[in-house]
Amino acid sequence: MTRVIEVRVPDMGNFKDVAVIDVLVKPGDSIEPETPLVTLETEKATMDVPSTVGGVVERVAVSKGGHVSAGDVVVAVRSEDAGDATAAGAASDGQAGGAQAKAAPAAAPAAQSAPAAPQTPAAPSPQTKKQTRPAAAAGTEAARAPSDAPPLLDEPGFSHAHASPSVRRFARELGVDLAAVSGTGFKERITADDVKAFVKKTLSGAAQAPAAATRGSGLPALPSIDFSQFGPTEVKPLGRIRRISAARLHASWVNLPHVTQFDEADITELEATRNGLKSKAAEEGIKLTPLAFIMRACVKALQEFPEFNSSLDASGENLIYKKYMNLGFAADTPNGLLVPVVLQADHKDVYELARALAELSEKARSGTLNVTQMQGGCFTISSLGGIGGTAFTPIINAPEVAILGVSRSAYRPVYRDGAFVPRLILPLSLSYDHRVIDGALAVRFTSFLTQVLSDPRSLLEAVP
Ligand code: CAO
Repeated sequence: MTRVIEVRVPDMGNFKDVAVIDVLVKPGDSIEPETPLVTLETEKATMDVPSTVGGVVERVAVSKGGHVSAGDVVVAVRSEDAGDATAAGAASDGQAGGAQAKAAPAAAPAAQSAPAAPQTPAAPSPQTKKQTRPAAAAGTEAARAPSDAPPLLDEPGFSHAHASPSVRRFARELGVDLAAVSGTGFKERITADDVKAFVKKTLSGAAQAPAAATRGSGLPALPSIDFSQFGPTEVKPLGRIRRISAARLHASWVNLPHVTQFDEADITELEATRNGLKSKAAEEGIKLTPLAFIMRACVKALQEFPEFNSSLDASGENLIYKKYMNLGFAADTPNGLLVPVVLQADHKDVYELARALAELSEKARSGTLNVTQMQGGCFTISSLGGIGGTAFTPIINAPEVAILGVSRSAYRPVYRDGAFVPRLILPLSLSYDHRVIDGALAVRFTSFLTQVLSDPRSLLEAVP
């Protein structure tokens, strides 16, 4: 027997007008009991509302960006498994109301055993992310039924991932954590092929390699706090770029053993030379900033120390030395941090590097960088020198193995030949992956860099 059953928003405590942040089904979709229908977001948590019945979605009564309260209809489902014809009259048009004696679908035993329940199946308990996410402490449950244990999903990351409902459903079916999948679709949207590629990679062992493992690492979960109990708050969703960079920075932070080596370069001569060349370069439309010289110095250092121009392979057992040299630089944009890449930096002189830096920075800030202009980097420079600061510990742009942080240069008294003299000192902070680079090598690298930076002539030589 076929009938139409409405699934409603369950009782969510005191919450009203809860935001619908995703609609996971559409009319015509075949669903089963427990299929997530919509994702709701309160100030406290995000939660999926699962279906209580199986069948075909006939109507979706909510839309993304809308708001719902307990009891609102989420979807109407045409169910073949209605159980009893007595309910057909009331159920066929999906109207709620009246008592239902035997109409609850087989998949909703609670409603079946409660004859006085309303005709619309009992609203499901919302599956809050806190509840569905297997925390580290859920080890006992996992121990009881390891084969049935739900896959480890980063639920907040999953619900924020840029993917269509069908791809979400597909990922859930496969137990794929969308938060860990890179999207290749339009505007980095995750496609079904991306999910398949992720599964293939996982099955081949790559995603489980020690070098790449991020999920299920037993990290203790942070408490979810309702800050509104302490005072007024405002919730603003993170922008897409910030969400993507947050996931990547976190992955690097938890996977790579970071060490930061600090050093100082005397750039008194370099700045004098740059200031002498600046206006002539400006006539050619080139803004000759310190970063172009620093980039040229990094090219020389990377040529001298090829370990810094390498990456660990997915197994974590081999080092891949790159015979090309593309340098990324962190750019602060209104939408968040971007890392454009200067291709073939080793084939560019200081002027060409300056031109590339200006062009890519402008594109990054105007939001017109394309994906290929952010790919293929070997080593990254993060320069905060134009803003200030004396030192910081940059996070490596994995799978690169090192990143150079640059802070603001300042005149300092330096003891030379029996007297203090004012010298312009540039603070450098080199973070490196200690699995690949040892401390001694790191300090050799920064020593080489500081020496090159103190000699502007070598940086101005023509590039072969
Ligand atoms: N010390 C002192 N002054 C410096 C300096 C330094 N280390 N680096 C740059 N400056 C000066 C420049 O000389 C320039 O001054 P003039 O116009 O008088 O020459 C001024 O600061 C501004 O430089 P700029 O920012 O326009 O150019 P840049 O090449 O130095 O940097 C870019 C370009 C894109 C790297 C930079 O604009 C930027 O976005 N930096 C932020 C990077 C960031 O956010 N990193 C953190 C990542 S982790 O969150």
